[in-house]
Amino acid sequence: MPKVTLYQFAVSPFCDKVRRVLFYKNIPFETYEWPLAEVPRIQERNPTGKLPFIEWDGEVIGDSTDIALAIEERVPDPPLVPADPLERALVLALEDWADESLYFYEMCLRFGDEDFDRTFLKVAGSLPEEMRSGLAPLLRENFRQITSTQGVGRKTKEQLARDVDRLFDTIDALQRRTGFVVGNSLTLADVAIVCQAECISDSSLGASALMRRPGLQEYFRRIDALTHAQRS
Ligand SMILES: N[C@@H](CCC(=O)N[C@@H](CS)C(=O)NCC(=O)O)C(=O)O
Repeated sequence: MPKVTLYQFAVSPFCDKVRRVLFYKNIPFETYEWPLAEVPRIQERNPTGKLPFIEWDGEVIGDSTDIALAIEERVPDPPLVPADPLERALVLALEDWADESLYFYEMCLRFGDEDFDRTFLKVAGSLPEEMRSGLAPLLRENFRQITSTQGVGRKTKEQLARDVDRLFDTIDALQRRTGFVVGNSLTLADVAIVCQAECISDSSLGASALMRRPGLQEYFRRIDALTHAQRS
């Protein structure tokens, strides 16, 4: 068995994705929770300065997609990326949609005005009070800037609610035929989508959209059970 360490922020959907891939593949691993105050130092280990990265027998691999594909190559069973070229392409396209579209909704909603304090406590609850009160406005502004530049952060609450309804209906429709978004078994697309969509559901607006969709709740439960979700 390889020695694997996942460097993570527990609340990050990308880190959640890697944990689930490792669990599904039955690969034992350790986690290292990166201290919030030391974010600038991530770059010393991973040139993009982002989490997650893993150490696999000493080799550093960054980016959740690259990590998932590297794991797939090293431990092909059970598969998360289909061999069929069309299914493989669909899985990769949907994974990218989750990472590059759904992610901005979860960031905008979980760290937006309505839910910031609750989410911040999850992220920074263990820090001393004086550090927390210094960090909160910085983090809030950082997320505001990122989502505003990307565009989702400029939308009104009504527009966001419509978008989340449409996105959740899309996921629900994709999974409805077989219980999985591509083919008839779990793929990396399900993992990536559920990691981001469950974070969206952690916001007030997302929770109420999920409450109206029992089929989607059932899909989340099914993927959580298959991937031993350890959400924080
Ligand atoms: N495309 C990357 C995205 C990773 C990412 O955005 N990670 C965030 C945490 S959710 C991060 O490390 N942010 C720290 C920073 O940007 O300084 C992946 O899939 O791993």
